[in-house]
Amino acid sequence: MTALPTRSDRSVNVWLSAIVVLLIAGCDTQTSTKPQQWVSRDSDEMISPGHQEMLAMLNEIHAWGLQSDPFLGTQQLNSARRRLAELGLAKNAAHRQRVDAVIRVANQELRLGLIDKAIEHYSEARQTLPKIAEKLSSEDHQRYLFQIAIGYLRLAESENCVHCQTGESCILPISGGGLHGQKIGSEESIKVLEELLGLNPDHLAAKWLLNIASMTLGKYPEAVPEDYRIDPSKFAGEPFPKFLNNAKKMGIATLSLSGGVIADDFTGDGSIDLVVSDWSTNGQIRFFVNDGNGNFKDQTQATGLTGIFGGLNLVQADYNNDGHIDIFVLRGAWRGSLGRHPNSLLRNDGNGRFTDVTFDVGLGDVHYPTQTAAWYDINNDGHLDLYIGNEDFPSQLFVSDGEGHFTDIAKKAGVTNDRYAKAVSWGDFNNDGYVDLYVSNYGSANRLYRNNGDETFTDVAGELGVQSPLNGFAAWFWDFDNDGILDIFAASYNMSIEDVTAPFFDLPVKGELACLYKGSSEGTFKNVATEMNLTAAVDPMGANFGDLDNDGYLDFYLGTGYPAYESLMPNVMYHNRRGERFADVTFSGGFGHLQKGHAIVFADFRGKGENDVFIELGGAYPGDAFTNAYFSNPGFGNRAIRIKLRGEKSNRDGIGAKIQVDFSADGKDQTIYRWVNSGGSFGANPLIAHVGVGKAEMIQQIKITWPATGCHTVLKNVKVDGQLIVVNE
Ligand SMILES: [Ca+2]
Ligand SMILES: [Ca+2]
Ligand SMILES: [Ca+2]
Ligand SMILES: [Ca+2]
Repeated sequence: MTALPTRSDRSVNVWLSAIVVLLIAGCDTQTSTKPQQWVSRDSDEMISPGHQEMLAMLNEIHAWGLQSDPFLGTQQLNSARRRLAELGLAKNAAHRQRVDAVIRVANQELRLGLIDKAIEHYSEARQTLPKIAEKLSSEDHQRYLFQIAIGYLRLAESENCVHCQTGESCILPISGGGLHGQKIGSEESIKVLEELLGLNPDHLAAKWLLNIASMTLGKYPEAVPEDYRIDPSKFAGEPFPKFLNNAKKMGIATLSLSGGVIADDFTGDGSIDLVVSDWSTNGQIRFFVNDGNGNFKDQTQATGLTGIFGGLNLVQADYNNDGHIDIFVLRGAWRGSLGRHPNSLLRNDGNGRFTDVTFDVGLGDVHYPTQTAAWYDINNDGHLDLYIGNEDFPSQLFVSDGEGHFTDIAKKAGVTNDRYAKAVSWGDFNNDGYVDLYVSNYGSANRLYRNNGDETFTDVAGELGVQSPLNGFAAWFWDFDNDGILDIFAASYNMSIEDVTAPFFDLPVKGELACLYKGSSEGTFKNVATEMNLTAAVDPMGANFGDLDNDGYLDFYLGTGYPAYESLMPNVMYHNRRGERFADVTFSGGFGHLQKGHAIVFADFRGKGENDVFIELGGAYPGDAFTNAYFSNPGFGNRAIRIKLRGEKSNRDGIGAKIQVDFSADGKDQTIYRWVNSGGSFGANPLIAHVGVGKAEMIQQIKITWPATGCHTVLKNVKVDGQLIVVNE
């Protein structure tokens, strides 16, 4: 594979010329050198050299990726095709070798979305298999049949769900508008799965997919042989009102691979806009402006974001405290040393435009593969700092100098982690006024870095017993039980389709489960996942939390899956039953989407005091694009207040502020706590505290603790009607 150019090899000249310009400009003299120039973006706007440099680098990465990207490139297909061609020439090549080579080609074609070619090859293999069945081991025979069945199933998804989807497509249990009109894919898949189950009646994944494929034809449960049938009661779940997927109606049903999402008010008109990324090396970041009623308009081109490609995850912050929320894009995830792609800081210029300032502010000197970062003010100087969790490379802690420039102090601070970071989250767990950092690592122990208050940190995860799960992915600080003390949710990502589906067949789950660490006022933690009913096998990547029903308790949604096409597992929603347990409302609430779930947001897009849920769907491979889903809140008859902070000594949006809301509802005095931040680790909620207060019409007191100073602002007797209130420091 070709090595990707790094910033250090390719941009020395750019930097040298920039230095020359600065020196000369300082002396107010003309220069005869030829530095990078601002160029015209359109008739009335110029593009900065830093923005141009990013566009050039992203183009270069795409050119490299076309062939060499391990998830997106053609290299593996080309070598599989060469192998097949060589066998074609060898007259004595055995059928068996040929079947193997044909299936390898088909798998690669499926990965790249060349579905017709893949189906031709799978059907060739299917016809040849009976001739060689006796010579094959049962394992190989099963593996081939499984891959052929997956090919047909993907054909079914492609013809019915990807290209002519309805809001019900792919939502388990599949019914109504989710039924397939083009039946060939599912029909053929069912035949092959039944043949496979004839060889191995215990093949869990085949049994699961047989039930799903039958559902798509409206033939579940009757037509599924009893030995393989899932009891329909497994798809009931606990009662919950149904949310409908209205993405198409909202104007945001765009087709993309896996990616990130931010919901926040980028235009400053009070309604929540959407920014969505696609991790393809030519996946265009998209900017949707909300008209205030949840109708979105794609304004990507007008914002100057054209050519800003890629990014598995996004996170927002007003890094320069100018009142305009900026965007940070994370790139290179899962690609190891091939993923040393630059991240992007996209400055919101406040005039409807964004400028890539990564290289100008010191965030682009070295590149490491990453998909997780979080902004907080680690030293209480009122300027947001940024921690980036990298994958098997040193993680970075960029401290702001308050003048728009960042310096990586991770080494001195003791937070390089040097593990495969998949989630980072800030929270002051010991309530000493300095924010602490949880880092979830895939394949090794998680970290809890306690902030020592002097820009150094100490990992206390072992001492406090919060190192698990060892296959970490999504993780965050939150207060799930409203006792005013931060807790930690830490998911595990080690399940196969067999593990996830085992409970549907009343089989035990083998993999490692998520942890829910309840915090105490002494700064210790206890894992209460089992008591809280978090015992299901789930494979979450994207994940976020928010209050679905305005009862004041935070619910959460997990976007699940892994790159392989067989990973058709429902995304999972948990409803928080007043901090006493979590109820799985995946199926009753209409959230069991089968496509691979990445970034998630909970946001009040319609300004009605109710959270809707948006999930970025689509897989890692070019053949696995899917349209994103928008689940509209049906309404629960409860009230909420939304609180937007305006920091003065603290950072502008009050990231890190603690908000305490006291009210009476249902004849009881209640207190709800929120910390201002973007929520979970994959998907960024608005930097607005959304506080559900049940039936309460009046809040007795709102108490805000500002992050930089620890000072309080107190509001008394606030009427509740779903409104947004702005509180100045
Ligand atoms: Ca800004
Ligand atoms: Ca700071
Ligand atoms: Ca602390
Ligand atoms: Ca708590």
